[in-house]
Amino acid sequence: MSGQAYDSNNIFGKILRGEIPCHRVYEDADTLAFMDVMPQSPGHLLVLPKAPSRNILDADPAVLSKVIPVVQKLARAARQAFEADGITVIQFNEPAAGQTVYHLHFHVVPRYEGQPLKP
Ligand code: DGP
Repeated sequence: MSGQAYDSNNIFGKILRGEIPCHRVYEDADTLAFMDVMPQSPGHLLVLPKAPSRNILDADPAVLSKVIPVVQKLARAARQAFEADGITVIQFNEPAAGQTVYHLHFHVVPRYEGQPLKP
């Protein structure tokens, strides 16, 4: 476990509740995906389970089993839509690992030959 409780006042919690806007690209009963406001490359999107968890350390495996197929679907779609040479899927857990928003999310980042890797 991550040691810290989920706090629904995080920015993605607000997006999930519709309190602040996002550029939504996918939604189903369990999952929301939207464009990252600080993209590392064109098409950088974020995939979130709607269920509350701070990160992967406190996530219910049943929730992961629903969100991972969506990550795959959107990675494939982003690769095609943005004509990417590759896709980075990355996910951060706790500040020491680079997490800044404390609702579990997966980055899907199109990559291109010759483009420096940032995240
Ligand atoms: P991290 O917790 O390190 O995985 O990074 C959080 C990501 O969320 C970062 O790439 C920027 C993005 N982000 C932060 N605030 C917002 C927001 O209000 N809207 C959107 N769409 N993305 C955000």
